[in-house]
Amino acid sequence: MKLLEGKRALVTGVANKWSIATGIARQLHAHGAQVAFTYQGERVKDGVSEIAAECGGGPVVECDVSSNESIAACAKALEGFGKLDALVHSIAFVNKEDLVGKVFTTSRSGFAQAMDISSYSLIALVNGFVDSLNDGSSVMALTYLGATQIVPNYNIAGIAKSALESIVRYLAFDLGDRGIRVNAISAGPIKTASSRQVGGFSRILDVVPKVAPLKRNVTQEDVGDCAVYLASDLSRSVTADVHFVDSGYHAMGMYPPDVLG
Ligand code: 0WD
Repeated sequence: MKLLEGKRALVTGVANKWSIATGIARQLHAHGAQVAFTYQGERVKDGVSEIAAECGGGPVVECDVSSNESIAACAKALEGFGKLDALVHSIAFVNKEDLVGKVFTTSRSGFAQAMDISSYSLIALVNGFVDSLNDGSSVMALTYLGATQIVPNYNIAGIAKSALESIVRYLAFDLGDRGIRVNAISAGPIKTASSRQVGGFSRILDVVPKVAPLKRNVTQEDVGDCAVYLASDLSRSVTADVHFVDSGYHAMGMYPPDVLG
């Protein structure tokens, strides 16, 4: 039996085939879910439509999470798709110049935009889709270790993830009376358009296989399979959690001697 047979999911944050959201959509579809997609801007529309076609041909609707009007229009456009059993938030934005150097040089406007798109957008998305969510459904957001630990150059992105993880907990409380679960997946580093903006990202990718208990980097599919679990009834009692899919890297307090060579 497929875990997500008869379930409907909305996946945000597909920009291209490397996006983590693409891996999530593929795995949700492989486990039987019907998947709808949002995209941000005409630039990525065709690419997202191709991925949607591979994943069962569900609807593809524009949604810019920095605009309440865009979110409302998206929710309206998706009414015909039916009520959702899973809502995936896989979105972040930080100005490139704020992903290198000192946090104290971050501009006020750069901070506000990063928080708006990377953190507040989960609140806005849930508000826009709250009537479209089935009772017992699952909301999930993508986060990173930099939310709680210092990761050089992740800077303001980490601060925004910290807020995002807190938002996950408060939304879990808000929606718990409807049995709706809200969780975060903390993914290990994966090469994508967004992650490549982080200063020294390739070095981060090099370190994980040397240090993490599982001695390897994670893939989009690894994250996608965790999303399947969170979207399924198997995780029916799991909410307000941050679940790591990072080969165990987050648990290391210190590198073994000489591990980095
Ligand atoms: O190592 C990594 N790649 C990790 C990523 C490790 C741990 C967590 N994450 C998180 C990211 O912070 C993000 O929350 O995973 C999520 C997805 O990121 P990604 O898959 O690494 O990156 P990408 O493929 O660039 O998708 C992020 C997308 C945007 O892509 P582009 O490249 O076009 O900026 O976020 C979307 C957009 O599709 N996005 C928006 N969507 C709607 N409205 C907006 C917006 N205003 N801004 C960005």
